[in-house]
Amino acid sequence: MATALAAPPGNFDAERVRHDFPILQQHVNGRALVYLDSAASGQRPLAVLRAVEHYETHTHANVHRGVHTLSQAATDAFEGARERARRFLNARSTREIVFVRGTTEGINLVAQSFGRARLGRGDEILISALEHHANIVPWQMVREQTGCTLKVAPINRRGEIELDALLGLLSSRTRLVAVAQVSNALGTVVPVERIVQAAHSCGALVLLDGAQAVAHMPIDVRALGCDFYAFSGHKLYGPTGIGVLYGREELLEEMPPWQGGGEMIRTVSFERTTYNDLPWKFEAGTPNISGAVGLAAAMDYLESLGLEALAAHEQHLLAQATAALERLPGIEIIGTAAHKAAVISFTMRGCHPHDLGTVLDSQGVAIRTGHHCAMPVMTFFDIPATARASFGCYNTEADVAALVAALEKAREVFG
Ligand code: 7TS
Repeated sequence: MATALAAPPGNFDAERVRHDFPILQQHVNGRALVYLDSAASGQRPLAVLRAVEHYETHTHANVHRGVHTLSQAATDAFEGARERARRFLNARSTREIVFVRGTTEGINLVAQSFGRARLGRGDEILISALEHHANIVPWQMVREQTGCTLKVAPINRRGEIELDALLGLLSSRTRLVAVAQVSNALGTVVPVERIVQAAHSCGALVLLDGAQAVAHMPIDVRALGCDFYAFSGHKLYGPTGIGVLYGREELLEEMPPWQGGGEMIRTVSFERTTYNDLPWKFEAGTPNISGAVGLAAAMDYLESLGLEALAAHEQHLLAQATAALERLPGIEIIGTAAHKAAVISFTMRGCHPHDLGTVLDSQGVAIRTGHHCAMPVMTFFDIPATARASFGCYNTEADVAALVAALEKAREVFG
């Protein structure tokens, strides 16, 4: 992030980028759409829509099963997407790239395969108070199943993980540390390299929830040193229902499958079944083939924008929005970490975030309101919900101005 921050934002032409996204050309409630909800789901550029349409129109068949031409073409497209994802993450091998439905399924895979098989009483899993429910509930389920202990590193009033407290919770009993690289509710960028280093020195593995990171910074799983990395395609301008779980090959090799069925087997008899090689051992059933094709196109698109210039642009919008919201009476920004990605969570005095969201929607401004699937974060700040604006590659200074104008309008409505 530090290098991205230093890059001049002038390199990035968001106005041009907007034209790649047909959905942004429409009006909502009679106003030009201002889409500030990319942390929930990014929109898709034409390149992704066309790649999916081309696959569905010309190439579709089931994969890994037929000698016929289409089946081989579909298999090539699907496995080509896996190689694209390997490159995106800088993983060593495509055996380390498991296609899943999204971040949630990736984390559940690790919880049910690694966690359930390997953990027991006395073993500890360490997460943080910043996590999305997808990185809390699967570990609570493993706790129920195995009797292991779940520990939670606290956060401070800025919305940063208390690093010293987290390091203090690590011990030889810690088997896995699972943290988000970027918080969805507050935008906090977590110093995951430091956490990986400390966890490994205790002999613990590390899973990173990359859902909010992948669209905003280059990801290199080998440089990060993490053992598992999960993300969703729809957060990086790709389709829904597709995502990736990266796992180090030695670990995946030793882990049992978590779902049984076709694709994941080598031989089946009623007495004994043997399992397929990596990564297919973890991909039971017909996969989301067109989703993988769309995801590969999204990775091409995102990298073509230049991730460093994009990050600088988003940081510029975040700084501008933060300064503007700080000037608005009655607005409190929730989450003021020193390092943030393009997310700004806030409350307005005298107005429930849902009502605020409705007034903004009537102005054509789409933000997310609620607990953002991070209820413990809301509990920590003693609030039921926040309003959250999040920025992506197609957002402009005009979008920030529209947000501020809509908030001023809301102020008038709610007095
Ligand atoms: N982890 C983080 C940090 C997330 O932000 C999300 C989704 C998930 C996991 C789950 O991803 P999924 O694709 O499997 O659903 N976050 C949000 C959000 O902030 N608003 O809507 C979804």
